[in-house]
Amino acid sequence: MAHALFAPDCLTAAGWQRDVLLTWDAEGTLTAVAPDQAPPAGTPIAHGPVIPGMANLHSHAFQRAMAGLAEHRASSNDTFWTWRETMYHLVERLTPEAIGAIATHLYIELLKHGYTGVAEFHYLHNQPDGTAYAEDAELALRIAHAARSSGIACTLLPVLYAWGGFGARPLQGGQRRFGASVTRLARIAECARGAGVRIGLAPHSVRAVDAMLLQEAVAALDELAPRAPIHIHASEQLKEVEECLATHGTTPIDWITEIAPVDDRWCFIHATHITPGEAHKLIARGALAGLCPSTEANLGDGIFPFAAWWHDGGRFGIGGDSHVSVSAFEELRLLETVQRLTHRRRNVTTQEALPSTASNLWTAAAAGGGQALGGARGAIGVGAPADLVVLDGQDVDLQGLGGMAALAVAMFSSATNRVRDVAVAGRWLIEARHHAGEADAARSYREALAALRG
Ligand code: NGQ
Ligand code: ZN
Repeated sequence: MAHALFAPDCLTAAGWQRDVLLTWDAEGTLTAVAPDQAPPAGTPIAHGPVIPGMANLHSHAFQRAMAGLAEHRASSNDTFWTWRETMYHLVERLTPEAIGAIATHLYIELLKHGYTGVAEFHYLHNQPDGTAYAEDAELALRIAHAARSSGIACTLLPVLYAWGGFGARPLQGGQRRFGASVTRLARIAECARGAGVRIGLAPHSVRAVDAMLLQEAVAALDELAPRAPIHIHASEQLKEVEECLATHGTTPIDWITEIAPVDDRWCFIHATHITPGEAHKLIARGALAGLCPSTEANLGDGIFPFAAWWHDGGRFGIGGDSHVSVSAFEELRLLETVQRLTHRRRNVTTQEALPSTASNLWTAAAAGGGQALGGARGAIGVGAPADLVVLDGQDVDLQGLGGMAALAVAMFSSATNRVRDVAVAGRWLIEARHHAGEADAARSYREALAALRG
């Protein structure tokens, strides 16, 4: 029986349920999620608790090649902006082959660590000198192919990056690879869609676009894919907030909501320095906060006011961003523990009726991630793709635990990966911790790194 799984412990759209029979159709869409069943003969039985696949809603895949390599004093005041120089240095040396190899290896790693989807915030469009490739969508297609060969569900967000900073500063150095007209971005999006990924749009940040271009790009997306997701970096660094105030007389998220019809297709990446008024607006409109805890910590961004956001019913998901972490469990642990350090209390992501921190974090981030990727993903329920993560019931730390406690151990007792099997739309891509393409992917990634680091 290829299209079914019996899950003794399953985190469904209705919460934790026992003895759940999951069935899906040939497209991988769940057709039944039935609790309290007897295991039918011949149906495979899950090797541990089953939880919904997580979306990694913010990825710059190429940055995986420098994860851990900017931890070296570069100036008397190392900041986000000095890290960005190191990142641009990598940007200037990446070949199309390297971009594909890094992404393929990364996506397999993500699958192994509980992610079943990824939104690739893709801003490498040009050759290092700023001229286009013969194939307009050369680099976007490398990403699409990486997604296809790993099997991860990918939403490609071609990035609009028009200016090098506030006040229409020209693109400089590494940034020359980022520039593309709205018409070309539409062509890139169409090409990527033809190669089998979903599409959306990503105006890079309030630093890199102006009001007219932003509106033009949203209109172009609407022609191509109505209601497709729109992601934008906003308010990650105080310098950006200050420059936005100086240029536009308002803070970044307020500026965006003034010029664009922000609703639940919008995802605000980081939103670290969001004001209470901005938060109120985004929550009312159903927009997402795209939080990237490990990268935000690594870059010294600041702390997103997550306790208040959660309390007020704000929607959110998680992203690996620069991929200093590839684990969904680690991102969520960091999200919660930073709030504990800030507020000096425990179990922040709970309510009286929802006492399990880990289950709340996983459920909400999976749902938000599904919204961010623009499909009906993010929960185990009829009509959703069978994106399934099976924890390793044989892991010694999970001995004797039910699903809820097992998920908490997987999330809060760090370091080891507790994911055993992973399916995307009903296709088992990770089985007993392995992916069929992992050896080839590692070989190509090693070659790419050897060339980059040689
Ligand atoms: C990015 N990353 O686009 O990769 C950015 C750095 C920028 C983060 N913001 C570049 N974490 O924002 O200008
Ligand atoms: Zn980013």
